Parts: sequence; structure tokens; C-alpha cells
Amino acid sequence: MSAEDVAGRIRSMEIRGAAEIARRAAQALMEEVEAYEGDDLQDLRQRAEDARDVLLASRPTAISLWNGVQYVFKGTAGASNAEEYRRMVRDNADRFISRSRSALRTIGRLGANRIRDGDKVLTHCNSKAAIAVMAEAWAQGKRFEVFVTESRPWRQGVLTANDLAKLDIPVTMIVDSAVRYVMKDLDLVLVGADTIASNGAVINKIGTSQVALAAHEARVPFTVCAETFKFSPRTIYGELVRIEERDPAEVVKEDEVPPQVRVFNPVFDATPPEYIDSIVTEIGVIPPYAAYQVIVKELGQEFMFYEE
Ligand code: RI2
Repeated sequence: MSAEDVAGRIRSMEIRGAAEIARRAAQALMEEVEAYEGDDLQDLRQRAEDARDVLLASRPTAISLWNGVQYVFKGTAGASNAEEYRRMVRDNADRFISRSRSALRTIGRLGANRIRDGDKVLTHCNSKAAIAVMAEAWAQGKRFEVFVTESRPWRQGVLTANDLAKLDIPVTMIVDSAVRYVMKDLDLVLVGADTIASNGAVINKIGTSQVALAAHEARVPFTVCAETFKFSPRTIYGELVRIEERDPAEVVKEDEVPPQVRVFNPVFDATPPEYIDSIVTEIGVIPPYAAYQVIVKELGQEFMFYEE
């Protein structure tokens, strides 16, 4: 599939989820350089960089996409011919994809320790990282139930309910506005992340910060499940995370309201670190305040060549 095709599918949400868009972008870059049959390094580089720009423009918020793409280009500035460049892109993309899959398994194992028998867990939207934790705890024989928010407007909660039901985990779906009503009966909140800023703020599906606020009020631990490539090196440079706004038609159909009604459709929000109990990553369960260290130590040199 061409980078244009993949970017189009990411834009339309056919390919979605912060980690998945990064993996598919890495794969698309690999396929772009493999499809190039010539031996002109400059030409190939241009083709790959054009593909990168198209992919990066597909969705603006999840830093996973940016980190994944940066990873694919690691070291390629030193390539001396087209074949070497092609091999580097291919190896980097492969390594990124397999590292991201193995991170998910580790997060599942570490996060499962947070779930106890008899717990009532709540999750918001559809996060493969949060689901990996629940799947692992269930596979270990723990028995618990999960409340799943609808997650308007795309209703990714329906996907999560299906994913969990397939594993035989008992699921109760609720509308987003029922979160505070049920919170007093819950033991744990597990969500994913699209981006984690250097101050520990977590950017995730719209509504996440309200879930965190309700959890904080009810003293329910609010846990984020996220691979280290969801941490944003760009925020160390003071850059603010851009919150994607999508088509108003995702919220109301055109003929439902008169044209003078403005519809605002931000699709992510920021949860401040003081409402976050812990972040489960593949390098351990950490406090949100450790975000800066993760960015510097883990993403380190690989990602610290930020230039726009
Ligand atoms: P994983 C999703 O974004 C959700 O916000 C979800 O919580 C986050 O990515 C992380 O998902 P969207 O693509 O990487 O639905 O854990 O807008 O699968």
C-alpha cells in the first residue's frame, strides 16, 4: 500500500489507535523505498521524505506517529548509495514494528499486576495497550469486570466491548456522561495515551480528563498504559501538543441543526499529572513526573534531533 493510501486510511480512521498508526506508517515507508527500482540515492531519499510528510500530516496529535517515522529514518543521512538507504529504512521499520509489539506484551504483563480478583475496572475509548493489560490479567486467571465508555463521537467503546467480550471478560457499556455516576463503585481506571508531554500530562481521547477528574474525586487509581514511543521529545522544546479537531458531521448530521449552530469537535484532551496514579510502560510502572527522564534516557539520542 502506498504512503498516500495509508495516510488516507489514517485520516478517515480506518486505521486508528496511536500505536497502530505508527506501525502502519513505518510499514508504508518501508514499502515506498522497496517499490523504488532505481539506484539514484537522491531520488530515493526524496521519495521517502515526501512519503514521510504525507504520513505525518495525516493526524496531528499522536506523537507515536512522529516518533515511529523518526525511527525509520535513523542513520539514513549516512547512507552512501540507494541500496544501503533502502536496507536501513527496511531494518529500522522492522525493528520499530517488532519493538512496539514486544512493548505491548511487556505492558500487558506489568499492568496485569495492578488488577486484582473481583475488581471493577473502567476504560475509555479503544486502547490496545489498556486491553493488553486486561487480557493478560484475565489469562492469569484473575476474574474482574470492565465498564466501557461509549467514547463519542466515534464510539470506539463498541470496539473495546467486542475485544473484551471475545476474551470472555464481563463488560458493561455506559454512555460517557455516566462515568461519574458509576465511579464510586470502581476500583481502577485503565486508559491508553496518544501523547505524553514532558511534564507528565497525558493526551488521550476526548473525555479522558473528565474520567480522571471523577476518579480523583472518588480516589480510584487512574492508570495510563503507554509505550515509551508515546512520550513526546517535542514537548521538551516547549512545543504544545496540537489537539486535532475533526469534522463537525461526526457529532451532528448537517440537517439536525440550523447552519448558524457551530459544532466544535476536539478529539483529544490533556489530563494533568496530578490526576494520574501511574503510567505502565515497557520499561516499568512509573509516576507521570518521570516523563522527562523517559524522554531523555529512553528516547535519548535517537529522537533528540528535532527540527521542523
Ligand atoms: P493504543 C486512540 O486514538 C485512543 O485515544 C486511544 O486511547 C489511543 O489511541 C491509544 O491507543 P484514536 O486513533 O495505541 O482512536 O493503546 O483517535 O491502541
